[in-house]
Amino acid sequence: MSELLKRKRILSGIQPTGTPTLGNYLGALRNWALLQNSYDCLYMVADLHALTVRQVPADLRRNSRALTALLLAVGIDPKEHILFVQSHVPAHCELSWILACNTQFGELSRMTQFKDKSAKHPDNVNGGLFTYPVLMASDILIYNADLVPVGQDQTQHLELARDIAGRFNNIYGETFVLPEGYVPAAGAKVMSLSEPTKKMSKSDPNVNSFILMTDDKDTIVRKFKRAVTDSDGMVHFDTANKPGVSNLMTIYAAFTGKTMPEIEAEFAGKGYGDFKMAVAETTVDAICPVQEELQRIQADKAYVDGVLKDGAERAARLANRTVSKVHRKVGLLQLEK
Ligand code: AQP
Repeated sequence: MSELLKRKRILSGIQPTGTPTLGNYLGALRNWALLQNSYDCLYMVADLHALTVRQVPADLRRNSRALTALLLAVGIDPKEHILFVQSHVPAHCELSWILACNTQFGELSRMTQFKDKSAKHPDNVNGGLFTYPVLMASDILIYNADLVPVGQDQTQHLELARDIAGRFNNIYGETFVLPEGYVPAAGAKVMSLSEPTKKMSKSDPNVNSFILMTDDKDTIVRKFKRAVTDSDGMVHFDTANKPGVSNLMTIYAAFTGKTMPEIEAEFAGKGYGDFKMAVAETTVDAICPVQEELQRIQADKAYVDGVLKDGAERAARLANRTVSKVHRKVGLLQLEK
């Protein structure tokens, strides 16, 4: 058995709902690349999840390929690990149905993200939004993932996945691994530049609220210059009273590895102008190499599609094995091959 197979398995996904932001990068993608050294990783472009909110079809298609290219540009290794698009592995939906039949209406009704997203999109409170946590459980359980990197907003969904897995195992016998949440040591939650009490989101209608991974230098500098701060002029970390400045410090710390007291000392007596410029320059220096790599990869569409084809085949092999086992356990008739 190779070393890789003995490692714990991690599954994580990102929705192709737009161009990823600095938040996606510092909170997820940068860590995904690091996790490859210690885990057996499956990384998924979660296009089915994206459909819970109305998408422009052409954009969704383009974003799925562009996001794959970005994942390759940040260093995801598609040979050692598995990179795939969720809809390319139909077994996820198949398992999702069976899991839905083992999930209670009351459990889904308690999901806070459903309540939040329904409030945000009152014109489109669809069934997919309601059953989304079951599909997420399926994404995880189908690969028997040991660990799932989750932000705070996803802990309730992971808990539900564990409940569903535990219930299934109790009724039908040991089938699924109960996944654990994984909080990466170097993760950072990045807040909106215009409303720093809200997280930075790629689908925010205000383009000044986020830095996109594809923004050029001038745009990055301009957006940081416009970032909301406060009027006391001190670079000091205090998320409750100085959310804007604290957010910029979080970004600076994530790129430089400096501690908050070190950053406070560095900018003591200097105005926000100098501080914002330093944050912008550090960001540009860090993401420029990713952008160059992205351009190189995006020029080779056949390579990107080849990666996805291979990823889908390898993911489907693992997923189909689980689905076949589940069919047997729940009593679906299987014919001899
Ligand atoms: N602001 C953030 N700070 C840290 N991490 C973040 N993530 C997202 N925003 C931040 C992490 O990125 C991963 C992929 O997220 P996603 O695209 O699947 O969905 P999301 O969390 O809903 O991200 P967005 O950018 O806010 O997308 P939209 O606008 O479409 O809803 C996840 O690991 C997430 O924690």
